[in-house]
Order: sequence, then structure tokens, then C-alpha cells
Amino acid sequence: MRKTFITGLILLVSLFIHACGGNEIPTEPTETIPTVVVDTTAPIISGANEITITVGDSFDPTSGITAIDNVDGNLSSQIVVTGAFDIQVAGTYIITYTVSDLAGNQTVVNRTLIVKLQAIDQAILNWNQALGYTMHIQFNSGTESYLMIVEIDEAYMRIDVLDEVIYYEVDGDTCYLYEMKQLSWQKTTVNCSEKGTTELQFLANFSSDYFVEQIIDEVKTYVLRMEYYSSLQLFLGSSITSNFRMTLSNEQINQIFFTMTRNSIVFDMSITLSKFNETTVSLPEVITS
Ligand SMILES: [Ca+2]
Repeated sequence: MRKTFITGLILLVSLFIHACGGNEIPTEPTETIPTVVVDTTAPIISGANEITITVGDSFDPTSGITAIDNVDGNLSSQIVVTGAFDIQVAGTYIITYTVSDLAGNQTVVNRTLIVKLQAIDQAILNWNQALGYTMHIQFNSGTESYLMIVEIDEAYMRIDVLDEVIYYEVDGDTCYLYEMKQLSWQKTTVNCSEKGTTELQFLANFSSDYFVEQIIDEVKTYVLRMEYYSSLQLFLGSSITSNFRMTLSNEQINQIFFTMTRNSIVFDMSITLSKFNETTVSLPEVITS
């Protein structure tokens, strides 16, 4: 009985020792399981800055636009361009660039495209949109100086010069002439002469088509086309002896030049618009023989 007990004890101990790894313990495999990298970073679109062009300029919306992804690299050729624009029509347009990486991360970038009018068209548009305007014209000749105020609206023209006021109103086919005489208005019904209405229409519907662009003394100048010059000459009784030309500045008509002859006196007219509606005219000193 005792021997049986001891034998059993030895067996248990040896089993215990075996179970506890008294011998070598098998090692785990040393190779690592591949880790899955999840790409959550969308591509970056570059170059889609606001751009301003002039009507008629060529424009490629993909030029200079790139898309780079942290995993997929250069995706520029995958960019999808949407959004309508017309380079022949002035306006502000939105162009949208969209690109996705292989993991499906999408980037959308909006770009503003501004299509500007040609300078002459913008200046004329600003002029015409004024609807009405007032010109303060200071005539200087030698020591003499006087102010002339011209107000032009869609329906009337008022000239205030040398303390006399003339007011010209167009009402359908009838025109009225108002004259301030001895502090009271005198109203006269007049025929709307072609001369008067044409002048109003000319001023209210100024068009860049009237002008041709030239470079004079390294300055971009707009010269009245010959047919309009002839028409203006007829209107003014052939008093202009050189063509009418103008320069632009800050999208406004800046200076107007022409030479006039009245009563055998030659005036070199240089009209500077220091503001849109303020005008100074300097005339040469008149020397009468
Ligand atoms: Ca990515």
C-alpha cells in the first residue's frame, strides 16, 4: 500500500513537472502579421487660385492645376473639371475641381474665374451706367477763367455758363427749351432737332465701336473712327480740326483731346477728368491780332 502511494506520488510529481514546462517550452512563431494601412487622407489640389482674364483671352482651366496624394502620388490627370464659363462674356464664374484617391477620399476645390471687359468697354460701360452726370468745366485762357456746368440726364440737358442757364428737355417728340432770363425761366417749345436728340443719344449710348485703339507717345489711345468723326464734325459745324481721342485710367475715361477752331482762333482742347464728373479744360492764351 505504501509502495503504491509513493509510486503514485512520483507519477503525479513528474506529471506536474512536465506540465509546468520543466522541459523546453515551445516558442511562438517570430514572423509578424501584416498590418493594414488605412488611407484617410484626401489628395491635395494646388494651383486653383482666383484668376482674372480679359474677354477674348485664351484660358485652359487645367493649366497649372495639380493633385498630389499621400499614398497614390500624382493624381493630376484624374482631376474632373466642372462648372460652366464663357470667356467671351464678362462675369464671375465658379470652376470646380474634383479628385479622389484609390481609397475613395475626395477633394473638391472651387475656383473663381473673373472675365473682365476690355478696358475700353469697361470705361464706356461705366460712362453709360452713370445715366446722368455733371461736368464742371473750368475754362482758362490767360488770366480769364469761367466755369461751365453741364448736366445731362436721360431726358434733359442743362448748361449753366456765364450766369445764363439753358435747359433742354426731351419729352417724346416734343422738346422744350428753358432759359433763365433775369431770374425767371422762359420756356419755349421747340422741334426736337435731329441735332439735339442725336447729341443726347450719342452721349447716352456711347459705344466702344466708335473707337479704334492706337498707341500714341507710348500711351494707349482711343481714336474716334472716321465715320463718327465725320458725323461729329457735321454736328459741330466743322469746328473740330483734329480727331477726337481719349485715354483711359482706372476703367474710366480719363482725358479727351481735340483741336477746335472758332472764329479763326485755334484751341487745343485737353479735358482731364480728375473725377468721373469733374472736368478741367485749359485753353491756350488767346492773342487777337
Ligand atoms: Ca490618400
